[in-house]
Amino acid sequence: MDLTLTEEQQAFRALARDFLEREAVPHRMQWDHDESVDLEIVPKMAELGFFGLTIPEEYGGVGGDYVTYSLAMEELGRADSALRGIVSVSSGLVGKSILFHGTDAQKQEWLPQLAAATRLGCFGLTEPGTGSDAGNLTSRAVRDGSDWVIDGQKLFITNGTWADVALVFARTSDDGPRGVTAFLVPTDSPGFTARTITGKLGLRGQATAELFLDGVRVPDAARLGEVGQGFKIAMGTLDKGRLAVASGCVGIVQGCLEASVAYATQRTQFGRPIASFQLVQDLIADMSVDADAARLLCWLCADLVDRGEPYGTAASKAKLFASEAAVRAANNAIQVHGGAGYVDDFPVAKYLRDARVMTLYEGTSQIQKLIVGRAETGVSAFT
Ligand code: COS
Repeated sequence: MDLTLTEEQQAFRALARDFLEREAVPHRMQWDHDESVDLEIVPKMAELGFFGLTIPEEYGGVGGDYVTYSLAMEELGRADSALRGIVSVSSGLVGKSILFHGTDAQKQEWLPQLAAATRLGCFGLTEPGTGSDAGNLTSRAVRDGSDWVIDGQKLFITNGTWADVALVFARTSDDGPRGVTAFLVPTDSPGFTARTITGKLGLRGQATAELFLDGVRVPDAARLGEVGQGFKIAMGTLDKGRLAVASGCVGIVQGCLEASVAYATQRTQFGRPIASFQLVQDLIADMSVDADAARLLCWLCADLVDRGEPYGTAASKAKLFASEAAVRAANNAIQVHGGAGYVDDFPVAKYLRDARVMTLYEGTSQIQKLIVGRAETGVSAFT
């Protein structure tokens, strides 16, 4: 076993770190305060290849392996999780759904634009009444000649007000998860509206929205995959999405560690740097172990994807551990900073606010445990 990164992987990580230190870190608090990142950063990120990672070159992407993707998500999470979400939803959840389930025409139409970020995508699965029990969603698509007419509501949708295309999961029959179909809905379709959700605890720079579909008409050519395959498309895509969230959480843990070491080595109390106190080192050591452990779970999962092995359970384990570690690390980082960590002069309060949603979205920690438990025992807690 060799955990050495290739020269290309190391080069991309260095490039990403350098770019984000210049273009994101100085602005992240302002974006957080404004409840919107400056979208001018999006094309710059695309130019660097963030949006094209894992999208093949023939569709305008830069190709690349999932270990590199994990490294990119880690750097984005370290800099600003709001940016990580924009990338991992648009080119991750939406782009990969199209890549693996789209027709050639759908791939040609959307992938080059998602890879270049000239168009953004959002992933419309969650509804007011269905979060963990995604297979019970109630948005409905009814066949009308060669079209489909979609009615429903989606909630907590990342990129919702910025997206040009929404991947919408809607019910086409009353057969639970097997009655769900996926559609690529242009967001300028008549009957489609998006409303920003403000006042979030964290990820404030990211557009999170409620979507309303009121008789939205799309041609059958907008259907992604077969009728009734939507839930499987969503679950398969979320497996990779969970790797992206987990990798972003590694970045949060790493950022907390670096901020805490920097603070603890310059802050003096009782006549010496607080880094010399064993109880402060205890907090820092926990962050360091969490960073390594979470990163290794992500690399393990990414390596399984790259080798074409099953990775769903590994993604759930990585997401479970890394998201809980991010909350733990951010909380400990505030403890190291004392009162200084409770205000926005240091990044750790934002890390905690951003980290808190990571144990909730793309499957709560409880759902990840039940997925891992099902894989270990062969018994489902859901049926
Ligand atoms: N990849 C591909 N297919 C999958 C899959 C996966 N990871 N997980 C389940 N499926 C398939 C199953 O194989 C089954 O197929 P068949 O109809 O051929 O038997 C079908 O999907 C239904 O699966 P299952 O019976 O497991 O569905 P459940 O309703 O029991 O749901 C959980 C399972 C709870 C695991 C699922 O609903 C889940 O992950 N919920 C969390 C949703 C989530 O992450 N929401 C956040 C949205 S984005 S912020």
